[in-house]
Amino acid sequence: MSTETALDQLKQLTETGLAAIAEASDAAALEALRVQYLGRKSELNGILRGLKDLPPELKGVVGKESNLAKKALESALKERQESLGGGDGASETDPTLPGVRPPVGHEHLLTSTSELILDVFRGLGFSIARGPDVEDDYHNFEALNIPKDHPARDMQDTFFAAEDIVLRTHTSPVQIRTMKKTPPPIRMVFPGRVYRRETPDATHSSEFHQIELLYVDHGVTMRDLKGVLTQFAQQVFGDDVDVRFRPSYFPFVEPGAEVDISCFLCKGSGCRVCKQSGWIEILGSGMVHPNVFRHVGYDPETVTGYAAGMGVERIAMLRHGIPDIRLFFENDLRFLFQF
Ligand code: 2NM
Repeated sequence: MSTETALDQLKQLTETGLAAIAEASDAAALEALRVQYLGRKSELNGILRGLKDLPPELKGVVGKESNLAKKALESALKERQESLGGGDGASETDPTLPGVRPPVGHEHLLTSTSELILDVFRGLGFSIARGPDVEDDYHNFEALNIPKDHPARDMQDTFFAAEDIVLRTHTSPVQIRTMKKTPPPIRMVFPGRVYRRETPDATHSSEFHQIELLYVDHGVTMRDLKGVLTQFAQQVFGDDVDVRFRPSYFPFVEPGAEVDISCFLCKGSGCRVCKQSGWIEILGSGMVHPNVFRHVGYDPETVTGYAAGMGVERIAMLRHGIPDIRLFFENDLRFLFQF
């Protein structure tokens, strides 16, 4: 084969190839042209394969022209493919197929329950404060009038990070920090995660969420406590629930009271949820102990206050009939998406 013939042939096939590619009407036609002009059995490939038999002085010029022809055909194919809307023919979009719904998460039940509770107290004039999960012995126990030999101090109930450093067992240390830096009046709520070293079961978890409240001023009485907590119980569990205050003991208050609501399931006649008593415990409360005020530098002769604390999981479980606290921490979407 002469140089002239080979170069003519290259020019010819490039021209017809480029024209055919420009007119290809779909991806399948383009693929056929790719095979025809660039495939293993194509004319161009034949020329490239024959290069080694050409005399050395012709090899250079024919080789160079062949490569230019190949590049021109390749880029024309690519361009035409793009102008036809991409795709390789096999996986083109079918606009009649239904769309794919992207997975979207939503607020966790504990978040919405906390917000519901906080909204009630916002409406009653309380503001919000948060504090550290890791506390020292003084803020978590000592300043709260929990003596060294008190059972709540037991290694059993507390996670220790170091000798005097603990994961807080309640949010009350935030109240100590707040009172130490702010004079009365104080009307605040303290939400947050707390930790207890307990064996998990249906009603116990080694981490859970608390909301505590604190109201300190001149002349705050037990009657104020009863009014606010009754409002709270009826806004969260319904206007028709009865509320009772039952004497109880917490080291940081005196007197202390647990708050029960009448069973919203059996209306007091006795069922599984209220354990046949007709009443359901929802929170603990009391008048702040004078020793707590002394620790934060308040004069217990001139100020009084009430405090209360509740578990957010417990409130959510009661409101939604959830039987096991561990469900909140397993992150099983079949549970989470019900709320
Ligand atoms: C409760 C029950 C009763 C409480 C008391 C205080 C403080 F700091 F003022 F002394 N904080 N939280 C308290 C009182 C918490 O939770 C069941």
